[in-house]
Amino acid sequence: MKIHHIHLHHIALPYVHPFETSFGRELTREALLVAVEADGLAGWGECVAMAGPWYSYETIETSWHVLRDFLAPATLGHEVSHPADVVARFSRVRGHAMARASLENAVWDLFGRAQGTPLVKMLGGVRPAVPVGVSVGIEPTLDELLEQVAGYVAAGYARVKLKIKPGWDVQVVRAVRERWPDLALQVDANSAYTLADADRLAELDAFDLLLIEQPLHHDDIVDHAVLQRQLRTPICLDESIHSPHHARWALDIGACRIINIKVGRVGGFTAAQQIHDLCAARGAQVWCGGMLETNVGRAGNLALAALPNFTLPGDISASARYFVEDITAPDFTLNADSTISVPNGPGIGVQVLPERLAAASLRTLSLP
Ligand code: OSB
Ligand code: MG
Repeated sequence: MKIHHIHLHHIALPYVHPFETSFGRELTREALLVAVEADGLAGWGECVAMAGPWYSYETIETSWHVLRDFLAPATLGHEVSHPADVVARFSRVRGHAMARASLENAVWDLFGRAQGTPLVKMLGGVRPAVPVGVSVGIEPTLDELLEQVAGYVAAGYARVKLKIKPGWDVQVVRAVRERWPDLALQVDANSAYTLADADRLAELDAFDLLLIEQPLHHDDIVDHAVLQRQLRTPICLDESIHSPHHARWALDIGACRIINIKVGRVGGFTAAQQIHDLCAARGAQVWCGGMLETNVGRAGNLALAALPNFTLPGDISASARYFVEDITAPDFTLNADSTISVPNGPGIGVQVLPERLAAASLRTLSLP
């Protein structure tokens, strides 16, 4: 198959509720979608970079540049017989995992549509529906946080993740745990602590958390290994794991017991599968993280989370949790057992609606 056109779409979608982490508060998700065309078909991928370099050094602008000037030229007009072929074509590009993932993932969708095969089947997924939770941002007050959590629990989410930072941690977790003693609960610090905070973080051991996500520096592996020895709660790495190599290094030195796999952060479905397989062989659990994606990225996350070693609920919530209006049909809804059904149409199994895309558009680029 030869890809003859690649289209970049920079869009903006307002959130239903502001999302605040240790790195800031946002009202709108700017997003970058990639469409690849061959043989009269289009495949879609989402670049999960954000407008600013807060979670990762990658931004929509750096991804636009790397896609336009390096990744698209490495792909256009070349014979591709399997989506993993583009991984080899991108091997000269260092870093920029989110940009690479978006184009590789669009090629997976294209192949799925061409073959009439759902992505979940191509990736080796085994579940028709995947257990999910919801990631709850920092709120201006504890009462507002409890109100948010109450709404999600009432909506049927059986697992909640709380964003924490110094000054918004032990007392918040205690309040949620007291009100919902049986809720599956975990926290995510997005790198807001240092080893000097080890005693504070160890206080969280009292609340029966599933895991503590990325407490220390965003590129650190070494200090996390020191911290893990002082905590009963498993550490889960997110930001630090950029590739299968990082996953192996982290497991080798005991920096974490669990890995959050985000397909964008690790550079695409091929790398995500490799990390999944490595962790399965090493007895480490994995789960599927989220980047407040549109339904395009979410559909891919659902397919990935159906692989056998995704043993913890994903940060993959119903479409209604994210945006006033998404850009695909259908939307994703929460089942009564806190799962979301994995799409079973060809490729990612959702259709981008041109009029919704146009309404959300900030700019587009067609290559060549
Ligand atoms: O650290 O997991 C994170 C969103 C943006 C950037 C980083 C993170 C998150 C989330 C949201 O926690 C999870 C979701 O998409 O529902
Ligand atoms: Mg995280």
